Amino acid sequence: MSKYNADSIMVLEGLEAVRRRPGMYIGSTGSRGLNHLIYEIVDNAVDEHLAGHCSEVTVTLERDGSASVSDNGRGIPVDMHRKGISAERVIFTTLHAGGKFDQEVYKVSGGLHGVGSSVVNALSQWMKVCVHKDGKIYEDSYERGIPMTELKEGLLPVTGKTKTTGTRIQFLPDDQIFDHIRFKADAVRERLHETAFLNPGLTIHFENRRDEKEPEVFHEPEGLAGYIKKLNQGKETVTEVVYVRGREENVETELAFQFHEGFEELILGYCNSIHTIEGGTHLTGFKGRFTALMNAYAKELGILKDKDGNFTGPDTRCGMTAVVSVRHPDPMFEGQTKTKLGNADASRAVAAVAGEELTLYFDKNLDTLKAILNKAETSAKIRKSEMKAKSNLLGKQKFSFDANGKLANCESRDASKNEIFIVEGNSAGGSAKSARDRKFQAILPIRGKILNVEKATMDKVLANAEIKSMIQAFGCGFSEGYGNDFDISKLKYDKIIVMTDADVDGAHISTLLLTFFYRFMPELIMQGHVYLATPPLYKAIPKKGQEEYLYDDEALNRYRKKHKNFILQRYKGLGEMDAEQLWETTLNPETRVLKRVEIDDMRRAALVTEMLMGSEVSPRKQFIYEHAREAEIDA
Ligand code: TTJ
Repeated sequence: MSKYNADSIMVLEGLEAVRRRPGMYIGSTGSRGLNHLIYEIVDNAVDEHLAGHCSEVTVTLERDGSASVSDNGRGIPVDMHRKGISAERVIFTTLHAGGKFDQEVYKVSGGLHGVGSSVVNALSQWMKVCVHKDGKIYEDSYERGIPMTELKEGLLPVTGKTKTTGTRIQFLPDDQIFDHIRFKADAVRERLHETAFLNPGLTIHFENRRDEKEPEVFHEPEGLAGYIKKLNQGKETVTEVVYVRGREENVETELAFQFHEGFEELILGYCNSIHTIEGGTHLTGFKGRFTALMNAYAKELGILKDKDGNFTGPDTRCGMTAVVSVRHPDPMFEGQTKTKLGNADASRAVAAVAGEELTLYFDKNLDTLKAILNKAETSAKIRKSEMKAKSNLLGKQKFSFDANGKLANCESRDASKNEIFIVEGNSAGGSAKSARDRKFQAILPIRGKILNVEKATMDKVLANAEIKSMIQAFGCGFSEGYGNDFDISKLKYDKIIVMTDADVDGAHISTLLLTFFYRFMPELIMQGHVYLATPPLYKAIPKKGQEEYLYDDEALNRYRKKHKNFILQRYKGLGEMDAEQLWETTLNPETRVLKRVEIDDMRRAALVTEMLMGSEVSPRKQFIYEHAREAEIDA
C-alpha cells in the first residue's frame, strides 16, 4: 500500500484480528475450515443467482493448489465507494462489508457465519480478483489480505475489453494459518452438489485439475425432490417423493420426503442454504405437525383405536428420508457448532405449511398415506418388543467392566483425562494392554467384524456382544428412536480412540464402528470425543542416524529424497509391533498422531454406507481403498 492513513490502518487491524484468531471466523484451521474458504466465495455467487442475475458458477481446484470460483453475474461493483477507494477493495479488505452494498435484500445463501470474502482474503497467501463489467476487464490482487495492485485515482486498473459480465476469484490458502492447505475434493464436490439441489435454477461446474479429473456438472432442476431421490438411491422405496412449499410469516418453506422399506430416519434441515447439522425449530415444527397429522388420519381410518394410544413421532417417521429447507430474513444459529436454527417463527411457519399442504396432498393420495401408516404400525409393534430387550439389557448394566471381562480399564477415575482404545483383534489387544500407560489408558479389544448397525434392527444391535461391551464401557448410555438414555456427563473417557490395522479390513471395521457411534451416540462425535489412531506404515532404519517412523506414503517419498541408504520395514498390522514400538508410535500422547473424527466426515459416511455395505464387491473394495486412511484430519 502506498499511503498509511486512518482507513488503511483500520484495514490492517481487521486483517490482523482474523489472522490472529482464524477459528473465530471460519470455525477451524483443519480441513473443514479450509474447505469453507471455497464455500464462502461460492455463496457470494449463489447470492447473485438468488438475486436473479447469475445462472452459472464454476469451481476449479487448480494445479498449483489454489482454488478459483467464477460466475456470470453482474460483476462485483468496482466504482468509487468512498474516499478514493474502489468498492471491490472495500469488499475484500473490510470485515462484514457484504451488507452495505445490498441493504434491502437480505443475504439468502448464508455462508459460514456470514463473514464474507474479506476473511478468505485475509487467510490466503494470495488472491486475484477479475471482474468483467461495463465492457471492461478489471483486475486486483492481494497478499495475506494486503492490496498489491496500485489503484489509479482510487479505481482498479483496466486490463482489457469484454462483452460478458462476471466475477472470477482465485486464491491460495495460507500455510501459516492452516494445518495443511490441500482442499478435500470429495467434500467440495458433495457440497457443490448439495448447493445445486438447493438452487434448482443454477448450474455448477466443478473441475479438479489438481488430480487431473474430468470436469463435472451439477444441475438439478428437480431441486429437493431430486435430492431425496439421490439420498434414497439403492433403497427399496414404498412411496413416491412428496414435495410441498409455502410462505408464512415471511418465512419460505420447502419440504420433500419419501419412505423406504428400512427403519432409519434421515431428516436434513437447511436454513438459507446452510445445513443445520444440529437441527432446530424448522425440524421440530415439521416433526410435530407430521406426527399429529398421521395420528389424526390413523384414527379417522380406524387404524388406531382409542385403546391403542398414539403413534410416537419416530413411529410416523420410520423409514422416512426428508429435507426441510427454509429461507428466513433473520436466522439465529445456536448450539455447539452454531448449526441449530433457533427462530420460533420458523417452527410455526413450517408446521403451518406442512399442516395445510400435506392435508391437501394426503386427501388426494391415499396410497401414500396408507403406506406410511403401515410402516408406523410395524414400528409401534417393534417398539414394544424392543422396549423389553432394552430394559433387560439396562437391568444388568451396573458395572463398568463387561460381561466377558475383556476391558482392561485404567486406574484413574478422572474422566476428563482418561482414554479408551477400541482395538481390533485379540493379539493387537494383548500388546496394547502391555504397551499402554495403565494410569489413564483403557483397552477394549474387539473381535472380528462388528455388526452393521445401518442394517440391523434395534434388538439385534443390543444383542451384539461387541456393541454391548462398548455401551457398558463408555457408561453414558445411548439414544435412538424410542426414548433417549444418552447422558454425555456420564462418559468415562475424554477420548475414544479407534485403533485398527492400516488395511482394507481395518478401514471396514473403523467405518462400522463410526457408523455405530454416529447412530447411537452422535454427541460423542459432535463434541469431538472420537478419534482414529494412526499407526505408522513403515519404519526406516538408516545406516547412520536415528530410525524414523513413517505414517504414510507421502512421508516415505519425502524420506527417500533425503536419505539414500536405509532399510525399510513395513508394518502390516498392529500385531507386528512390540509393546515398546506400539507405545512410541500409537499410544504415547507426546509422539502419536491422532485424527479427530468430524461430523462432516460422518455425514459423508452416512451417504456412502449404502454403497459400502451393498452386495457388489468391486466398487465397494475400490471405495475402501481410496478412502481407507483419508478421514479428515484435525488432530
Ligand atoms: C452487487 O450489486 C451490484 C451488482 O453486483 C452485485 C454483486 O456483488 N454481484 C456479484 C458478486 N456477483 N458475483 C459476485 C461474487 C462472485 C464471486 C465468485 C465471488 C465474490 C466474492 C462475489
